[in-house]
Amino acid sequence: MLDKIKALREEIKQLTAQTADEAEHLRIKYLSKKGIISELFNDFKTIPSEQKREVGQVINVLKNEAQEFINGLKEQFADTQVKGAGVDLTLPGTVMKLGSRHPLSLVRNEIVNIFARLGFNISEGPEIEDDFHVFTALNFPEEHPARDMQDTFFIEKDPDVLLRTHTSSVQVRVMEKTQPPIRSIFPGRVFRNEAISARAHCIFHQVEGLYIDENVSFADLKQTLLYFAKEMFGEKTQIRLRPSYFPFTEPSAEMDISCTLCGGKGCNVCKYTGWVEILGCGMVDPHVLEYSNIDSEKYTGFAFGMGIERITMLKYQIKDIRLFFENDVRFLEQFKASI
Ligand code: 2U9
Repeated sequence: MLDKIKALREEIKQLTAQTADEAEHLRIKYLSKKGIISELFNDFKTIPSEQKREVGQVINVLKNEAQEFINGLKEQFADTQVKGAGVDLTLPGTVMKLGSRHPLSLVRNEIVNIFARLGFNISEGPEIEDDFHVFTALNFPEEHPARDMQDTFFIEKDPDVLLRTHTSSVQVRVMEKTQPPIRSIFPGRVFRNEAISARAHCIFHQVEGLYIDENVSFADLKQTLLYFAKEMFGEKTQIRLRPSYFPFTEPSAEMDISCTLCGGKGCNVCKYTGWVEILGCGMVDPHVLEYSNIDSEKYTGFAFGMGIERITMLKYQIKDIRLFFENDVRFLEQFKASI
């Protein structure tokens, strides 16, 4: 048995491995439970008891030597693998650069959340629309300039197909399908055939709102918009309503807020008036209710609409609308918010 162990010691000293896998195979061959050295311990049980002490010691020495030798073979590969890949595992990891939300998304979410607190739900609809939902159902007369190709993008082959110029078409679709009470907010992208400048773009975003029920009054409209203005621009914000005209509301108004920059004292943002226009609104014209089969004797409603770009420009004092569409990261990464 001692001769066998001696031969095995010599054999192990000669072992070589070219890869980490080969070294692992050697470990299994000699040191695993069913390996050659473990088998020696089985033979050990059969030798005479007076030899047990000496043979036991020699087998243990062999086992330790084999473990050390084969571990050495393995470590050699672990070392070259890391060195070969040029990896310094002590260096800190590469930090992933997080993106930021687009300012228009931030403001859209903020607007939607304010109205959600008043019980408004969100509705969305198609950007490619037909004449009825964009114009006719909203009481636009046949000769209204918005129906002109100068103002609206039409599909050449079919003048009944166009890009929506406001999200009011979604309100029409909701009214067609739902009887009041309706209390919804309508965010979305709209298209107008306008020359691009610092103040106007042919693509922009709107949020419109609609509330139809029995006994909805102009006072409800005013209070809702006052709440919105204070939540959006701060508790001290004041509002004023000026008479206006839209085909789909009667009476109609435009709403100003006290200037967010000077607080109403006068500055170049409010052109020294103390007030800045932020939205249009009014009581839904009874004809518009009837177009969508809502009983205008029983129900009344208010509606409002605002441009998200305009609100965002005011809130963050952005001077040029084109910045929203250029995707310049130096602009975009300034808007880090958690919503
Ligand atoms: C229905 C009935 C009424 C939505 C309204 C405005 C006034 C308005 C403009 C603000 C700036 C559009 O983005 S903007 O150019 N909007 O002034 N919008 S009332 O009225 C509706 C909508 C749908 C069925």
